[in-house]
Amino acid sequence: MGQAISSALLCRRTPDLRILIWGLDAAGKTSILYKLKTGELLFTIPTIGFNVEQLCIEGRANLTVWDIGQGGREKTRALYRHYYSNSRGVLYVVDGVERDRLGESVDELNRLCSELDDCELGDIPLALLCNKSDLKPQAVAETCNELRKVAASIRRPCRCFEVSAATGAGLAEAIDWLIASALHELPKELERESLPEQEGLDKVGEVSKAAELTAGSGWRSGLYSLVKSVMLR
Ligand SMILES: Nc1nc2c(ncn2[C@@H]2O[C@H](COP(=O)(O)OP(=O)(O)OP(=O)(O)O)[C@@H](O)[C@H]2O)c(=O)[nH]1
Ligand SMILES: [Mg+2]
Repeated sequence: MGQAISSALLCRRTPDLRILIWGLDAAGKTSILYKLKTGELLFTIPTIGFNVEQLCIEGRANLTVWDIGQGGREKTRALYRHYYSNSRGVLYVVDGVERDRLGESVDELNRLCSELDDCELGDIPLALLCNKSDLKPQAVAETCNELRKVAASIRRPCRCFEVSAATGAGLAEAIDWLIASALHELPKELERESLPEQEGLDKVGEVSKAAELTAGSGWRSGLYSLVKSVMLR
């Protein structure tokens, strides 16, 4: 009881941030939301409408997280702009295993980014979560490498993370980065993916080009990951 009260008080003293969870259907948005909320992988059904939860990240921030379901999205797309307003960050969830939907997911990401720009949210950070790493870690790592090229071409703070809603792997790191970035606490070099190979990748959506680059530069990606992991320590 005492602990609950003191943790509630700790949260009241931290900044309030409104966070949006976005991505294709079945990517794992709701699973991630409730893993963060309860620590469990809950049984989910496709979300019609939205879920909203308060998450207290002790000592860091009080998050209001909106998980927008894919169901009926096209019909009510115009309304979603109301959910964007006042958002301070986005968790964009990609099914890292279902590689044949990657292009579709990048198209949706592209669309979201331009809608955020239209709503004057051009500078809010975006964490790209390659989910389901517990199922096929290798496939998720490859998806994440391809998305790093896309992330590097997005004109806002953006980074990729390999995560699993089932085990929780990678989620704390992603949330930490999102909060720090939303609160402008990060040095420039940690704000976004920036790869030497990014030149020529001017807009989001050039996934096939990115995939070619990735295939031809395995050692560079490996070196980059190593440097990044040292920087993030
Ligand atoms: N193994 C595994 N399964 C996952 C993971 N994340 C989600 N799933 C499963 O993927 C399916 C879809 O997950 P949801 O969280 O409902 O997906 P969603 O993105 O909210 O989907 P919509 O509400 O339709 O937009 C469910 O069967 C989840 O149990 C994960 O990290 N690992
Ligand atoms: Mg859902």
